[in-house]
Amino acid sequence: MLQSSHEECDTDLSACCNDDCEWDMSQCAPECLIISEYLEGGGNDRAFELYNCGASYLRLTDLNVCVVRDSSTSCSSNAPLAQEVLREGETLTVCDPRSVLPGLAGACDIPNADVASFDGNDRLMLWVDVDGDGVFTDEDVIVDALGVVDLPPADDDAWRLKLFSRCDPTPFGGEGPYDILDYFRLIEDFEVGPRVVDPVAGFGRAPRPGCVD
Ligand SMILES: [Ca+2]
Ligand SMILES: [Ca+2]
Ligand SMILES: [Ca+2]
Repeated sequence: MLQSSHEECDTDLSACCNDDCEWDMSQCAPECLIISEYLEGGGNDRAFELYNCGASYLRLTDLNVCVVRDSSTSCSSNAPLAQEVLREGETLTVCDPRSVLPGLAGACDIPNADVASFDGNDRLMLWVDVDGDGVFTDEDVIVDALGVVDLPPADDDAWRLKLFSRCDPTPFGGEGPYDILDYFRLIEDFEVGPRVVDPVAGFGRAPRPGCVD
């Protein structure tokens, strides 16, 4: 879960770390930061999880997360994560605060009904605002994406009413062919389920081998 206190980093500092041992987003994208869980459970039961899979403490200055809806080609709703920090191996969760799914609100770091509002064909994008203008443009850097940013999936229900957990931490840059199952394991299909007892159980927990949590 989210930590708010800075502790000394014990990893070797790279060119992207500043004097405070923090990753400097203005210099380059984080070494490993991914969308690690996706939940669309119907109604307002929507959430996703970010995971610092790198070896460095991250201060998320200039980092944003947004949803790209339907035929849009860029952010429809955006949330800067400027006030957030994320230690290595930890997660940051965003959810729709109107959710009635038991346990979801309690596991939510960032309630945001605008960004956590998506359905089977909307894309999620983590990006660094390199030029600092608050808007995603060609100058900026996509850190990871769920789906092709400027193109909805051929199947409008590609990730509708489903819970996915990340298996492959390789970032997806938001361009080119995309099959969500190349990156995520399907944990629950709410149209078919229940397959798992508690779909929120892994929310806020780092992915484990086998792609559970
Ligand atoms: Ca949609
Ligand atoms: Ca920008
Ligand atoms: Ca998780």
